[in-house]
Amino acid sequence: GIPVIDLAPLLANDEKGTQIIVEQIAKASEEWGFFQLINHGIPIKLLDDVEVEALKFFSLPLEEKRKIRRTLEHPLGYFDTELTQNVRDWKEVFDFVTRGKLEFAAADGTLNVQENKWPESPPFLKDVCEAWKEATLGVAYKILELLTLSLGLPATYFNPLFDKEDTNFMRLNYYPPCPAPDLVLGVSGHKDSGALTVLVQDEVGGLEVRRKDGEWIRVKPRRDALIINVGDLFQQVWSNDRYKSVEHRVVVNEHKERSSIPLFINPSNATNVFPIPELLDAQHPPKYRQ
Ligand code: AKG
Repeated sequence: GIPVIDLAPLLANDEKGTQIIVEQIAKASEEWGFFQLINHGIPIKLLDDVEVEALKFFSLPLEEKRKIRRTLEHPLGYFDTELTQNVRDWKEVFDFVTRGKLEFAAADGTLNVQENKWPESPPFLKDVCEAWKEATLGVAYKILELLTLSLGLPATYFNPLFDKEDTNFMRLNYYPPCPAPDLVLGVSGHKDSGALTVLVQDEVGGLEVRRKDGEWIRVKPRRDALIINVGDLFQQVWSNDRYKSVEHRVVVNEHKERSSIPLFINPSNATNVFPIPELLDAQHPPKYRQ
């Protein structure tokens, strides 16, 4: 299965142990594009709280949830399979941006600024999501630094791209039990486009990662683990294909509902993406436009 990396030495400020973690992250990113982190320091209670509130939200009547429905002009909040335009994934989703507001170019080229949409009920959804967000963002940025170090760059090399105008967002995924689990997927095979993703899944399981030989490997649920995968932007372009952005999908369950919570780490919209010059030489010519 995908590698499990113990973060305890990092939390204990053990320099030698942290160096070993950096090497483990590099190896896992080259071979798998996915790894799990244990001893990450986030209390499981926080996760329990988010899952309980999320389930309360998704159990509301559809018309209640659709009060904070996502639209083209305001692409935050709730959406269900009927609103997924290209594929018919068997899931419902609630999205919010970690900065509290989203800025993007509207169809007419003007700047569209939208704030998160929180439901009135359940009342604590916002608080628990914000707490989970703070905790996972801390780990995400730490991992970003270790990944950067593992490429031989200074740890904070990419930080300016995230400092002021990151476009991070967090998602609550809800997969209802599915009467025809062989006919649909919870999420079709895809790669994440951003820098990196931090994900937790509940004990039901269903996340599958595509190995180099094409085989789909199930990621066994671990309550104490954060799943990390590095997206197209970091793995392929910045690292010039040294790290792999790996396809993954979610299969659904006939009997059990399932939830998962990804945090997508994305730089500011203004970022120009190109292979990092420090990583290029005669043996490693750029594979993407500079
Ligand atoms: C996504 O939301 O993009 C996922 O890949 C979800 C993964 C999962 O539910 O385990």
